[in-house]
Amino acid sequence: SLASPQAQAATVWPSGDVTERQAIIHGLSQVKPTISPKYFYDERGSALFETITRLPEYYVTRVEQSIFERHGNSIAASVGADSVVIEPGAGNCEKARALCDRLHSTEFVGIDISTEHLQEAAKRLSDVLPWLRVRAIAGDITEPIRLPEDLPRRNRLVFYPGSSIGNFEPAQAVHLLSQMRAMLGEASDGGSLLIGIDLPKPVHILQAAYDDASGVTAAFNRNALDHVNRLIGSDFDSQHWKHRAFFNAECSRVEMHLVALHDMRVSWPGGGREFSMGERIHTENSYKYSLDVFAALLREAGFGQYQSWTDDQDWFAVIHARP
Ligand code: AVJ
Repeated sequence: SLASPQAQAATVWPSGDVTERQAIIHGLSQVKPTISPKYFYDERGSALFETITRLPEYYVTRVEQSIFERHGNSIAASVGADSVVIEPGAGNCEKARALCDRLHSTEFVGIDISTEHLQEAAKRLSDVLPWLRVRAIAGDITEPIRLPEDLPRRNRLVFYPGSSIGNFEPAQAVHLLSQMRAMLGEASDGGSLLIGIDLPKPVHILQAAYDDASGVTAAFNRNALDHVNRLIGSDFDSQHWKHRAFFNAECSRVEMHLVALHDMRVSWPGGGREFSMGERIHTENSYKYSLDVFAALLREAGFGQYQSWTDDQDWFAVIHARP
């Protein structure tokens, strides 16, 4: 099917190039091997993530949604009308749809690493909100993002919901927030940030959310290996790895790992490594920030004022921050 003219204009950045392969192999070759959580999101992984957001145990999406519903007027009043919404990691654009509708936004720029997924979503978005100018950009938020040249400078709103910021170490989070701050131009341009953060909560709730009974999160975690196989030509057998998730209280983060079920060798063109039984690959951190701690990161990144909204149980916060 043909995308709308706007969605068609998307720039597709190459994936699986030399630099990316080197970075993945570098992570795998460490004493404590890692795979970046961005490799969860190929086509299958993006679909699995959508399934996760509907799981009974995965409170994140539902609770954030309830905050937007319950405090929608107050949030809209804080943000103001006619904003140009920029969403890194836009995914299925469903949150953007509700937001742009409610705020009467004029333009939307969705950015995502899973491009096909994003382009279809952008097309659907411009179908349901015909007054909205929609653009889809392929991009990785951890790399500098070039916004369209003709994007208006006034009233930009960077929208980063879902606690995606929780995937980054605090120092890297400050760096990303600074980049978002830079996208907003001068303070006098009226730009702002609307961000969702997952708050600390009882460990059994976190445990269930990241290790659901139906095994969708386990499949999502293992899928990173299948994705990596395609990107670097490795021969991981994802069925030989066990999903593990736990709360690391010292760092206030949920960690996800893949645990080798037996000794094995994994090869890729030009190299490979041995894994012994029980050895793990660290695939994700999901930080749970208290409002105070996160406010300090915002300040460091150049956001001087903010307003926040939470749910009844204080499980999640939506923050609107201005330079
Ligand atoms: C998309 C990063 C917000 O950390 O909760 C869901 C990803 N990982 N289940 C999260 C995820 C396992 C999710 N974020």
